[in-house]
Amino acid sequence: MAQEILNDLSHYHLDLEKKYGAHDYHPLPVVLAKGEGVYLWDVNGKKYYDFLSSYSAVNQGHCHPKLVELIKEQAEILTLTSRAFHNNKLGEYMEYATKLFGYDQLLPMNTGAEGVETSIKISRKWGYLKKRVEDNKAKIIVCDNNFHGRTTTVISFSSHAGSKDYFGPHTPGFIHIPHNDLNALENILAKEKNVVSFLVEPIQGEAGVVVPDDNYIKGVRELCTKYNILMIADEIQTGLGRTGSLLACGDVRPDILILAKALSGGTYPISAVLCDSEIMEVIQPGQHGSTYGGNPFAASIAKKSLEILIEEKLPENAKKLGEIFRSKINDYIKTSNIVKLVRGKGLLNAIVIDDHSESQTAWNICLKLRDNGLLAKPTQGNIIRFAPPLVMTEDQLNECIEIITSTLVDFEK
Ligand code: IF1
Repeated sequence: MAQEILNDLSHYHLDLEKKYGAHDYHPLPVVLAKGEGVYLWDVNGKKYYDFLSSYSAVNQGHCHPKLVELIKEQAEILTLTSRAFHNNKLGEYMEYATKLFGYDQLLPMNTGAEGVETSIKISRKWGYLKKRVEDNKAKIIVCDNNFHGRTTTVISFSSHAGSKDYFGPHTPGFIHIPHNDLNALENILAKEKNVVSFLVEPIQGEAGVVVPDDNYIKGVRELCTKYNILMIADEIQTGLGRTGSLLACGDVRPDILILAKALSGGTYPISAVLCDSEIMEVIQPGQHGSTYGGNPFAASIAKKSLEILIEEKLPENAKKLGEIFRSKINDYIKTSNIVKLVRGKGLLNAIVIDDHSESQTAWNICLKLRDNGLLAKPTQGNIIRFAPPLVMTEDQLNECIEIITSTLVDFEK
């Protein structure tokens, strides 16, 4: 045992982070040093299956060879020009992405939260200019238990006390309704004249992978059209193949689409807001932007990341493997006392542990999964999210299911 601790290089890194870093996270104790496809290695050389995919940013798998090649190439040519000048990569990326998702125009940013902020600004301005909402009265409807990022405005409409408390004064202008509740949406729209948009996650990730009813997103679309407000879909986590289709909204077309995370295959912070020109035109020169947004490095990475999703049919693979995953975990649940249910879509799934949300069981299961060679993280205390890279093969998935179920057996009461 003593020898084991001496040989464990991770303590060195854990201690440095603890001493010199802000304590803004509570990571699972594992220090990673290398990744390839669906695998990660820690500093001691131990190999793991990645079952988080950096919160769905690494849909294309770690260090995808095509991205690595392109990054090396582009890093030697040109990385940042600022938007004070044009660059020779941005236009082709914008053309590719807008045609792929079926919108007129794209606005490039960096993080997901910035994408959300951008959509808030666009929809407010659209409300004032196109809907003639009285100045400073615009309202945006959001869902309870949403997760859209960490900026001051975005946490203003969080339901999570830890994300929000003591960070006020908060940005006004947001109305909460329950997710997956079309009546609640219509009730607000029928009585509130100043609503400009509805911001929604097609599946709520942080809330514990909460999948709404089949007709929900379609119903949202119809109500947004009926009351002339913009439907904003935050597909930062659900989009780009994760839930078994290119977008979790499927055939439903939001007015404003926000993408991030896997838009770079986990290599660089890249986000984008897409909409038609009659909406995007409310943003004129000098009214929005970012130093890094749309740089040639990011633009070439984003285009390649999208191409990989399509070429390698990753949405299709996620759909197929997701069905296998849920069906096998459901088989396990039949005889389990501790796993209540499995839910999700494509390769965005979660199991709910039959315990109260303050219990340590899910955390302890994740520690044991780590020991057994698979990395996952609890959310909301008693829920474990399972979201491997979409490049996983069926054989690899079966091996992972074996690791998960044999680990769970040890926790059965
Ligand atoms: C953290 C969760 C995932 C997102 C949606 C916007 C953003 C996110 C739907 C903001 C970011 C992350 C951030 C990460 C944890 C994580 C997360 F657990 F909180 F819910 F993915 F599941 N919209 N989600 O999921 O994007 O600004 O971070 O690029 O540690 O906060 P960002």
